[in-house]
Amino acid sequence: QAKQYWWQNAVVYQVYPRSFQDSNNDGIGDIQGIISRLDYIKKLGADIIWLNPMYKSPNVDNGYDISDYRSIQPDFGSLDDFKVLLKQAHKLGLKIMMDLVVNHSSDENKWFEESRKGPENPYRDYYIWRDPVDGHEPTNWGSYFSGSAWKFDETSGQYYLHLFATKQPDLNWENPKLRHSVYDIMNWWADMGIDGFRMDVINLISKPAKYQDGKLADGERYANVEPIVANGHRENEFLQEMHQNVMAKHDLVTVGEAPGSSVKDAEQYANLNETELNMVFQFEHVSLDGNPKAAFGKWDDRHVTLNEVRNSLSKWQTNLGGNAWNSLYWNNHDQPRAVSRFGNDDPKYRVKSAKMLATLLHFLQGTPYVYEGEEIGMTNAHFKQLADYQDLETHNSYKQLVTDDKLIDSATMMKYIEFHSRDNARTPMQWDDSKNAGFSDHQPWLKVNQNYPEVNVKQALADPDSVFYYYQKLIKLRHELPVITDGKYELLSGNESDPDVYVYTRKNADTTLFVIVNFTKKQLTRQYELPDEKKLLISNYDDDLQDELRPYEAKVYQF
Ligand code: TEU
Ligand code: CA
Repeated sequence: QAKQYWWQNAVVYQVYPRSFQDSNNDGIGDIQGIISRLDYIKKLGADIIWLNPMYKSPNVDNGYDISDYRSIQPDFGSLDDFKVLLKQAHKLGLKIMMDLVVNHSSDENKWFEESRKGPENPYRDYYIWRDPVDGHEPTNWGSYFSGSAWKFDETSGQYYLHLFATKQPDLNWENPKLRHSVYDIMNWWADMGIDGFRMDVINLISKPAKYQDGKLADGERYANVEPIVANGHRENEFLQEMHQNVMAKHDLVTVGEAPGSSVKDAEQYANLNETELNMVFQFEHVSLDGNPKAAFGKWDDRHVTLNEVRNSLSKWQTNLGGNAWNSLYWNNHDQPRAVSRFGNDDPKYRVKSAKMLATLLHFLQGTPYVYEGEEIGMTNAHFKQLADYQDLETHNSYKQLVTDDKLIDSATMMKYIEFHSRDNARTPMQWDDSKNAGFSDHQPWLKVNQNYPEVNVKQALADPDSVFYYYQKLIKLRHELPVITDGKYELLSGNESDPDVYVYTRKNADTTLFVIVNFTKKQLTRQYELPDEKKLLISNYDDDLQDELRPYEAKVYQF
């Protein structure tokens, strides 16, 4: 029997500070706002809070562009406020996980301001600089946020690499001084008492030994950079060095964001011998509904089929089981709302399908992540105007695909944005039915979802049948039943291609869980052989019709 770690039966609640709770009515969520809502998170039953970046930042990418790694963004409060948050959270038994963004910094970071002064500067090598090739960019690599991944700098006549926005220059992990500067920052926060790190695109830090052009798909001007830079040849070495310099000295939980990582990559990153990270966010199940035209990337409005989702989840459950640890998520601040994307946000089905998705995910093996608002079944924003969106990825993509390259018409792109924009996840938390959903008295930085009078925390807490109490029960079950943490996952045989129903079991030496979900709004009939002596552990309907499955019905038997 493998060693058990405390984070293996923990549940993480993700707070997007900008959108959670505004305490001083400037339209922006803040630390005091989070402090005032800690009781709510405790009531849900979560163990760890992951906070999106709260460091000082010019804010071109909502804090993922850090100008000072040792200070707090004034919009959010002060370092003293943060220390109070840490103390209050710990008092309630809640742990705090910080976002660590060290693939890149802001161009307004002191390191970069020094670095761009010229090749002689001691910080030059903190970033990635290259000479022009034939008067243009060193390679054809594209940025995640559209356009080239290289930006020309007049001062030295060289280009710097930015996999994300031009104001997010990539840090040079080949430089040991940079690496140790990062470990110093991590130790500084760990010494203050934080409990973990979520590491932004941490599998992109080891760049290739040789910088070469990528293949271009039809109509593309820049190559998709992910296959070129993800999971590089020194990645494991860097993570092990980080582990020795930071994690080995503190009791920290770590999760690495790892787009483009395979099961094999993740098996090593998240290996249970704890030499690198505790777990990773893999992207397979949230990339299935991307556009078949490579140049469009994620922009589409197709709903995935159950077959696609199940194949992916099953693969990760089976392959990581025993050797490495999964993280489980439908949602985060970059993804559309799960109930709109994988379920059904029609008021008729919203609550049922939100509970179905929760059931499916929370009985899998791994550590579940609940993104703010998911626990009350918040939906996509359904904004129709480009001007209602704030996210730079949305605006850059519109400009490239519609305005500049004319690959797509505006109306179609607006449908794709309505389905896939990151702002769907970022609308303010819906606390009650008062003005601005109780988030702020001031006009919020991003519009509130107009369904807030029906979908809000106040309503959910008053309704024993709400999505909130269902999540509360799921979290409690995870804490109480070891089989949810240690049980072996098995896809019910003969169920691999059922287009509508997902059935799996979890088994340990003394308990079996039998999980059945109807992924559709159809009324279905399915028969299973189950022992007479069994208990219905949880269900999103009041009664059990045995062989009948109603729209989005989910149930779990224990025997
Ligand atoms: O996201 C990394 C990432 O892979 C993005 O391409 C993400 O998939 C994209 O937003 C989806 O459209 C991380 C952060 O989570 C994101 O908020 C940041 O913008 C990004 O890194 C840069 O720091
Ligand atoms: Ca505020």
